[in-house]
Amino acid sequence: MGLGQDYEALDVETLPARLGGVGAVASRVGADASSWTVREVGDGNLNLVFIVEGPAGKAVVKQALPYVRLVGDSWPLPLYRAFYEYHALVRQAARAPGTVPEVLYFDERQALIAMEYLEPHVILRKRLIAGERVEGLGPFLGCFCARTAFRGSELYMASADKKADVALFAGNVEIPAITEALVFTDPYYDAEMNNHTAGLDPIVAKLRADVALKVKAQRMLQRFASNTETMAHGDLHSGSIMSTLTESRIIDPEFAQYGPMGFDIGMLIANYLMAYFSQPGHRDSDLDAYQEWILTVIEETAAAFDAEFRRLWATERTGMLYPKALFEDQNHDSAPACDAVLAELWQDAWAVCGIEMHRRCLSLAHNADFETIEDEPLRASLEARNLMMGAELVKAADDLAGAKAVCGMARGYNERDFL
Ligand code: SR1
Ligand code: MG
Repeated sequence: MGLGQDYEALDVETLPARLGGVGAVASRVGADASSWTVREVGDGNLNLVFIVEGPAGKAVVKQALPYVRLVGDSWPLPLYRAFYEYHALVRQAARAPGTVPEVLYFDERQALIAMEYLEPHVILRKRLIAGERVEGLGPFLGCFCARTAFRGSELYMASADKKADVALFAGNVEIPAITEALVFTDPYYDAEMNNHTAGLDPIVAKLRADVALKVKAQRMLQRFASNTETMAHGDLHSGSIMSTLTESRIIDPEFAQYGPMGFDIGMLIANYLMAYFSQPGHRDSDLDAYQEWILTVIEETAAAFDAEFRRLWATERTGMLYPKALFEDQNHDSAPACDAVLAELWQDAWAVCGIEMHRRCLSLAHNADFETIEDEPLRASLEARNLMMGAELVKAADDLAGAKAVCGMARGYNERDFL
């Protein structure tokens, strides 16, 4: 990897001159770079993001910074994460065609990726906060998770290819380290960068005193760090999804790593649930119906995931795992094996789901679903429901009866007052 010795962060002034000579960008935006207009729109935690507009069209340019943008240069972060993001985008495009933006250009030394500008897509989290319904969201995201989980695993891939890919992504050390700390560990003790809403102290104390909860969260960290089943997106929250009212795409896979097949779907459902619990902070009218719509999306996502995973099991099981030679060729049904794989996958998913619900309220990097609720006592009471349900999900993950039951559980927590 070229490690960016001549790296220089772009800005709105320098970008046209620096990328004007790149054919793939110029042909998308316009040949005369002096006519380009550039806006920096990055509102995430890590990177620079520019929208570049010219006479021929628009493109997005994302560039890694050598530190965590959210915190500043006191927290250095390697530029090479752009290399993994690029490789993740290429794999996702192959494994789940049509789900990610087209890559126009990648410059490893400058840690930048130029890609398709998605229009009129908006970050899904913003739509959920605004109470907008996105058609087809559940089936789209369920299929994406199933296809990337299945086709990135040795259920599908040749072992040599899978192992080479695991080795490639194993070089991405610091990014998973963020998840290992911020997601799996920090919520459960008084870590330095943590913060939580005033008023939540009794709930936080209860969670941090719950040894069974901590044991299970650490067990999930162990699985996350050591179980390289498939290439996970690694950060599949509603800020990593862009949607129109009828169509969606997945962005931002810089946290990609080989990990458990249930990781992405679990994190995604956690973000739906946080959208669900936060709704009373965003609207009075349409509240019940909108919350029910979110629960429908959860059920549809899980159903689409299972259906697509089973379809791929039946039609694309070409890897070394559960080979047809052992099952179909012997007239033995492989469906019970698929049931067992899915059951274990969902156990991981529900536990990850609960942990993600905790980290977004307790550690660094909260989400706008709760953070934009200005009424602190209200925010605390909604976060308390989310935190308490998260604890039940983590501890009961092995015994849950599926998404319908989880949605029923959410309705119950949504009625309760914990403070
Ligand atoms: C310091 S990075 C904090 C969070 O931002 C990213 O989007 C990931 O979710 C990460 O956990
Ligand atoms: Mg991101």
